[in-house]
Amino acid sequence: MTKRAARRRREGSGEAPQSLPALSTLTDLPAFDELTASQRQRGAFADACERVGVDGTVGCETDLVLGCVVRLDRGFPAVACAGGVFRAEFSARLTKGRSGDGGSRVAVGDWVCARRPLAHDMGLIEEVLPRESDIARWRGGARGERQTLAANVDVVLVVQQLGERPVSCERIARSAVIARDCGARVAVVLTKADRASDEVLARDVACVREILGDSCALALTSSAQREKERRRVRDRSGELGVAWGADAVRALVPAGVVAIVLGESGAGKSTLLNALVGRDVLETGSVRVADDAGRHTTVARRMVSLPGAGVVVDEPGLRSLPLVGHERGLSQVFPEISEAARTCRFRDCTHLHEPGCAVRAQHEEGVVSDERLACYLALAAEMRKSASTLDPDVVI
Ligand SMILES: Nc1nc2c(ncn2[C@@H]2O[C@H](COP(=O)(O)OP(=O)(O)OP(=O)(O)O)[C@@H](O)[C@H]2O)c(=O)[nH]1
Ligand SMILES: [Mg+2]
Ligand SMILES: [Zn+2]
Repeated sequence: MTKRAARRRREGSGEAPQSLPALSTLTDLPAFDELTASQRQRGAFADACERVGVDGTVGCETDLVLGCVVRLDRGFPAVACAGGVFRAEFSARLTKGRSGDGGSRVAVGDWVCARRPLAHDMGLIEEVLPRESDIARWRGGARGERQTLAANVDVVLVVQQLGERPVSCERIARSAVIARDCGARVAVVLTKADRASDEVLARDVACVREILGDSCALALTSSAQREKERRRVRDRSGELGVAWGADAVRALVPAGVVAIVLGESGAGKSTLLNALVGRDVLETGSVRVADDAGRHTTVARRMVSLPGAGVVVDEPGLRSLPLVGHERGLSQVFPEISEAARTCRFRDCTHLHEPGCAVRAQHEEGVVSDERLACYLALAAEMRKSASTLDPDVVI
């Protein structure tokens, strides 16, 4: 039997695969009352109950519950409802005509109408309720697909590590564009501040501010234990006027808010979340000495509940974040440049050499810095290219 066939069989059997972690051991999952379905989602749940009730499952002794997907392990969701957390599979009506990949049908943060398990290990997801928003990225090339990383997210924490190499402001801007395109707020968290000299800290903070502006929330963190090192970074953050430490990040995710960490493998996302939770609930892994890259330690997508604050989704690190049709996000991260671009003489102006270019004129007036313009031009050019090479059938 192929791996996929084995999974399909398991998915239909009401049993969890052996290797999934037992939910009873996961004490940091958010409780139902830490998550808030929107009015629209509650209404959709009521409608779904009516629909499902007349859809051949009448007489089923299990109740329909409103739940939120708080974890995905290789496609298997864990759902939090008022009565607790349970693993769930998809009802036949949801799987009909869909691909065999259970994971693509829901994302962490999705609200669902589900049947709680009684006799089985598994509950049953009857309907996925409409999303208020989703954080998605494009996976693959021209024939790729849109991959939802998490649904109904309020805040994206763009995580990047400090060190000898300069932070990648282009990558930070790219992440911000994706987040804003999905309607989420953006905050930047620069980790491993202990590895950065005073000069590097000043340089990298200035770079982020240059690209994203002073109004973008920015925090510096470090997991270093040595008091001397911590004091140095804390004092330096104060001098630079940047929020410092786990408390600063916690303040970005107050109670009732759902956030997600977005960053490359090895950036220190899970380490940061462990610091916020106050215990080592997430696995962390070392980075390669040669290139400072991580080893893709985190494999599950999961929510963790921060004591006294909101909920954060931990994610596997993402190497590529291609921009495909993220015009709305681009114009929100670079509003003044996008506005000028609308008045260029040519609609498809690349802002490089065309006559009557309002973007270059704006730059010459000194309104926009070289770095900010270069970043905008690179991202806009990438989007133009992806729009022209993608199969129109798969563009969302
Ligand atoms: N010096 C230093 N090392 C850190 C800090 N935070 C994390 N690290 C180290 O960086 C490595 C990667 O950390 P993780 O938290 O596993 O990184 P991640 O972003 O979750 O990586 P993936 O799960 O692979 O996406 C580990 O060896 C951590 O100990 C920090 O503040 N300072
Ligand atoms: Mg991790
Ligand atoms: Zn132009």
